Amino acid sequence: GQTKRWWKEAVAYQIYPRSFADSNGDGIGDIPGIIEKLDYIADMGIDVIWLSPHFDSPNADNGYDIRDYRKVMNEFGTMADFDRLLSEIKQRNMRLIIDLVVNHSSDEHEWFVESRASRDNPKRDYYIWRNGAKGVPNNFTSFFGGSAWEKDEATGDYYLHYFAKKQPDLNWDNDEVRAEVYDLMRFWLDKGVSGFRMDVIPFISKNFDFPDLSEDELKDPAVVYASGPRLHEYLQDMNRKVLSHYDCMTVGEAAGVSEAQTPLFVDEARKELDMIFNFAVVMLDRDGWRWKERRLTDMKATFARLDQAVGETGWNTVFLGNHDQPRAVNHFGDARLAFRELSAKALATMMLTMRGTPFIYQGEELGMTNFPFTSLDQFDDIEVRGLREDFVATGKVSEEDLLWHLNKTSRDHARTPMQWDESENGGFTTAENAWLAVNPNYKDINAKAACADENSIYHHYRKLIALRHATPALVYGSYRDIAPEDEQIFAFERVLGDERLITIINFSGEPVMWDEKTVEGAEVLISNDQRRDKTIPGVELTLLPWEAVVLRPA
Ligand code: ISL
Ligand code: CA
Repeated sequence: GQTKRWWKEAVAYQIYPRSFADSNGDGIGDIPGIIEKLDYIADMGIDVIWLSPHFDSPNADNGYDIRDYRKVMNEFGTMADFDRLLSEIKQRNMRLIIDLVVNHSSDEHEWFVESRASRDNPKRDYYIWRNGAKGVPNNFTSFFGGSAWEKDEATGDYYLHYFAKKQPDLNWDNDEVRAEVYDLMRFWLDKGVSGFRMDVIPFISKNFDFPDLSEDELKDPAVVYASGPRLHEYLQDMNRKVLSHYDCMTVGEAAGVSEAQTPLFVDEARKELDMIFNFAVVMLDRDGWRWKERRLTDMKATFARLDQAVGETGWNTVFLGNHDQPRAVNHFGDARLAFRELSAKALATMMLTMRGTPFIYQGEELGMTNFPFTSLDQFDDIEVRGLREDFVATGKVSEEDLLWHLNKTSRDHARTPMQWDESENGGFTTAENAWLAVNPNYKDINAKAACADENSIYHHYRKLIALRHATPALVYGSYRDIAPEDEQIFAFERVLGDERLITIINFSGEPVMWDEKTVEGAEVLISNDQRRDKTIPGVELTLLPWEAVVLRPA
């Protein structure tokens, strides 16, 4: 059976600091703002907070471009603020994990400033350079548009950047680079953080032959970028030299990694990472930046494959959103007025009764929704800038077409400020303008209203988290989809010893009948419909639109 670990029993909450809470009225969220809201997070029952990058950065990609790994971003506060955040989190019996962004740094990091200065600079080999005489080294593309190679003026050579030009890729084949990374990890672990979310960690090893991507590979370069020859050697080295010396948890962001490859990262015996974020589920309705239809049966099959892949010796995460995804209620539920609350609660029920550590993204607990973008100029995201250059400026795609897809897929949906109350700018800031516009629905959707209403989405999360914490079967129990072919219902069981629980969710806006005999006399542990009785009287259960129940069979 599964070995017991605190991070398997934990429920995690992601904070995107720029958009969480602004304490000093400059329109940008900050660390003192987070500290003010810690009771809100703790009261929900959260165990672990994942903080998106809080380091010194010129913000080409909102902090995912780090200039100094040992300094706090000015806009967010000081190191003293960070230390206070950490101790306030611990006082509330929670832990903090931080973002480790070491596939690349900022081009303003002193390592790169030196590296680019000359071919014989001692730090030249910290990054990946190719002779400029023969033109662009290969056809690798950047996630933020154009080529992944940039010609640098000082020497005329090209450097590699999988993301923006201002995010040059570090050269992990250089022993000194790995030692530098391990040092900065120890710096934060010694301060008392409990681990890391590791940004695009599968990309750290490069195939230095740099073969061109094929036509097919060009559609999803992440698959190639995630398959460098020394990746697992590096993760094992990092584990041995750093992670194994601390009581910490790790979760690798794993774009480009299939369900079947997941155990290579998380199988206990391999001593690499504890968990990864596998993107198979959130990408089901994506074709690059384009949106496409997703079937419930495909989503369920993906969850089942992920679960089977990790088996008894590995561990998954369960997440429906993050700062790179549209809002979960739009993405997987139904954000229209009639169904928003019900479907947000249904998704919560799914996440918190699945096998794997749940990660809730800020605002998900309020059922926050996508932003109604009406023009490409309203986006802030560097990814959108790249898409405009690659597709709109070249005439390949119309503005309307791109806008239509971005209204479903853009990363900026998740980055609009938290909605705290019904006051101006949702109480996020006292500035006239937040750094990114607040969703106009803040008067109806905000934390103050949610906390005051026992039946809110927030309180549904709180109840589900309490149920999970009190029920070992919901953490360590086996997982089985009991109706994999059903296009409306997601029903699964969790079994541990004698304990058996069943989650049944109606993923549609129509009532559906579930007539498996298993439910007769079952106890209803939780439902998102207030009218639901404490037991299921007969062999039939008619689920109301988006109803979600957790049952203990008689
Ligand atoms: O967000 C994506 C698609 O919309 C992904 O391609 C994303 O860029 C990829 O998952 C990597 O994400 C991480 O690294 C990026 C950063 O921009 C993201 O915010 C971060 O989560 C570069 O550091
Ligand atoms: Ca601020």
